[in-house]
Amino acid sequence: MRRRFINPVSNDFHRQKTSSISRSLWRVIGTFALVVVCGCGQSMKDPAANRAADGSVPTSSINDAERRARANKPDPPASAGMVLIPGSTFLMGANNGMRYETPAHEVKLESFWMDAHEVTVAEFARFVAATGYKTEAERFGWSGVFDIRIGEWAHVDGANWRAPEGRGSQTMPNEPVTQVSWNDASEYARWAGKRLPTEAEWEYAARGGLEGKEYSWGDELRPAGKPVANWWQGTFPERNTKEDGFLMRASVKSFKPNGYGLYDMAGNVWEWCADWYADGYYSQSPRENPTGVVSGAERVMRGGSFLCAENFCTNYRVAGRGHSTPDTGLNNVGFRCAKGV
Ligand SMILES: [Ca+2]
Ligand SMILES: [Ca+2]
Repeated sequence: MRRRFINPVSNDFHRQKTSSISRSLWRVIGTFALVVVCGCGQSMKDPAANRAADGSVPTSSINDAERRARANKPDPPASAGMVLIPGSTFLMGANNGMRYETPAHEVKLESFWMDAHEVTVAEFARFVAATGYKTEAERFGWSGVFDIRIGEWAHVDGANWRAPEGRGSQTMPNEPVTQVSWNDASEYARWAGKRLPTEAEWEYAARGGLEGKEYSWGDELRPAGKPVANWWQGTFPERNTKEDGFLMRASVKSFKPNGYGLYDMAGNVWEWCADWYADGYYSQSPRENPTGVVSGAERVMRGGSFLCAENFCTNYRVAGRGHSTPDTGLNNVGFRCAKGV
């Protein structure tokens, strides 16, 4: 089997922003097949008190009663390491970004659980120890690595989740696991009794309760003058100033969580989503609980990574989208899991 090598940081946005760098990257990677995301204070009332003269209960009263009943329902059982994201309606996408982020459109979601942080190396190791699972990178014998020293993507023998940059490289237990393909991530999720989030769930969760903001924390890239996520400060790929303290992967929870208590929804590593990817999906997606196109060649990934820079890839933006073939593993791509309520 010939594995396709997909560079998720070489999408249209990057080409538009940095055509010369992208052309260089494309030349270098030429041996790979590139295709390159109140009622507050009201006392409880007897519904009968609201009956009309004919004995019927006004619709508004029924709705009030239903709302009160729901409010009194106990929360579903807590799920370790996960956050309950309350179902609601939100505006997905952006009209001021890339064409494939448009149109901004209303999406309604059921409640769901979301992992508070990216799946770590230690968590993935427990899965492997329990199942003997071999990732696709291990079976192929190689994987894609961005070589920071030379600023280029490379085919690296021996690169896998234990050694994300190739033989002899290391990763820490609390770092997000990388070099896992969509297929690998799905197998982990199944073992854990979870699933990958849909793209809509991922974006809604990433917004953290904010509406129409550029980032998962607001509209300023550097609130109070400082980076609040792990992305690339400086000029990609020549110079990384490490203003955020990290050249490559950071241990999960190195930065403050968003409004829902979710960490690293922006940057650190890209995160696989369940959906097949399609550029124009937002113009045809259903309003309720969208799950992506029915088939495709690539799966969605979201959130950007430590390689995303202002001059090259701004996919740490909450509406940013990435995509790669389901067997692709890279040293800046990981995942987190979701679960129904
Ligand atoms: Ca960084
Ligand atoms: Ca992330």
